[in-house]
Amino acid sequence: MTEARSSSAAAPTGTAEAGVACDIFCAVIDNFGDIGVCWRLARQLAHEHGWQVRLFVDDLHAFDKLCPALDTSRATQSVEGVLIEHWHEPEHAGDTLQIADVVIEAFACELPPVYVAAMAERGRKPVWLNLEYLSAEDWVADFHLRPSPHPRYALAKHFFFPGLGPGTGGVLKERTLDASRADFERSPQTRAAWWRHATGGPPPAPEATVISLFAYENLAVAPLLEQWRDGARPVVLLVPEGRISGALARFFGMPAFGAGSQATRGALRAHALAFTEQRGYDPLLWASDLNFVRGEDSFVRAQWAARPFVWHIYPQADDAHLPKLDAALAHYGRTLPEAPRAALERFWHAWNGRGIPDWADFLQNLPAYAARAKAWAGELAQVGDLAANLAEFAKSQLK
Ligand code: TRH
Repeated sequence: MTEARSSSAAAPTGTAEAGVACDIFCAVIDNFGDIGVCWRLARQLAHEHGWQVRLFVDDLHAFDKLCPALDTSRATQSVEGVLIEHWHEPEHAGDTLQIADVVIEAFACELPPVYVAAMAERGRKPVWLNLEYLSAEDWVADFHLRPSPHPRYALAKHFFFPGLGPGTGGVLKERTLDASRADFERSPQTRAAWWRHATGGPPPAPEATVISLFAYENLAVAPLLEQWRDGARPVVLLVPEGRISGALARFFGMPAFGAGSQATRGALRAHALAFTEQRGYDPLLWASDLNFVRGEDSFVRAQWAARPFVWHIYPQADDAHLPKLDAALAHYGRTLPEAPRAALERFWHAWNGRGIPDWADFLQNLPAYAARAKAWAGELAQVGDLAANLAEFAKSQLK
């Protein structure tokens, strides 16, 4: 049975978006970025725009890590106002074939053929968007919102490109994010409670440099840990349990470095943290003076944290990721004076397999990076929030 899906949900006060039904399809390639982005987008469209959102996800176990409220045994469930369907791609499209007003295929995952055929039959054609991966490269603005006609059906899909510059779709940013960060930064009690919960102890002394480390396996970790250990200034390292935990265990000569583990060598004190529910990741960024982030979503969150960060970009074949790394550096480093800009580039390159990171070189520029991070968060906000940009485009097409 095929049905057109339209919601009758009330729109949030002050908007005129009631009635938009939206299906998001997400195939998890690896790690947490695919579902991390889709889950954030789904919640924003539901909570901030009043849309009726269904999220089709093929891997509930990856999803469960950042959304523990999920029941991985259930085929269909509602979490935080979003209907979640365990997607058995490629054929499955829910028990009843219902076609939404707005259909988002995330990261070029293939929609079920039966669903596409039904889209073509629908009286009012859905707005079909292919949400692409984030890239800071200049060409993105030229391709953003370009239509691509379907070879067989009277349907066109539009490419929606996240980006860091004008003319792109921007990146996701919840309306309440800045206020939540300000609350955290303003309240010593909130910060102390966070430290106790995360590490079991009080916040470190102000002279320590607090660093969060979320990264893929990386040959530069060991030399950097050595420099932190041997440095003049104390470093407190916060490491969410994951792909880099083995390297920490080897460095400290421990069998494992799982959540709750702690170790001290020289000036370096390290804590392994539990992987948190997705909203719990932001306070880690806010509690740190410097954040090592990776992939896509944590890279974006670090920018909104308005603190210095180092990006471990998702590695691609033939080093296709390196121009993307440099494109991000060009945006982020744009107004830095020459010496700190060059040091930032050296450090980011070293962290991505091009040389050995030089901590002293980076540390002496940390105040310049802190100032730049604040200014950059303001510049990035000018591009607008991705969910709002997407909703606006979809509404313009639905008229
Ligand atoms: O996990 P990632 O490396 O994800 C990806 C995927 O590899 C994907 O296939 C690739 O295409 C993409 O990167 C570019 O990194 P990312 O994008 O930062 O996603 C991590 C998510 O995990 C993010 O939403 C934040 C969340 N997270 C938590 O919810 N709790 C935690 O404790 C931590 C450390 C992260």
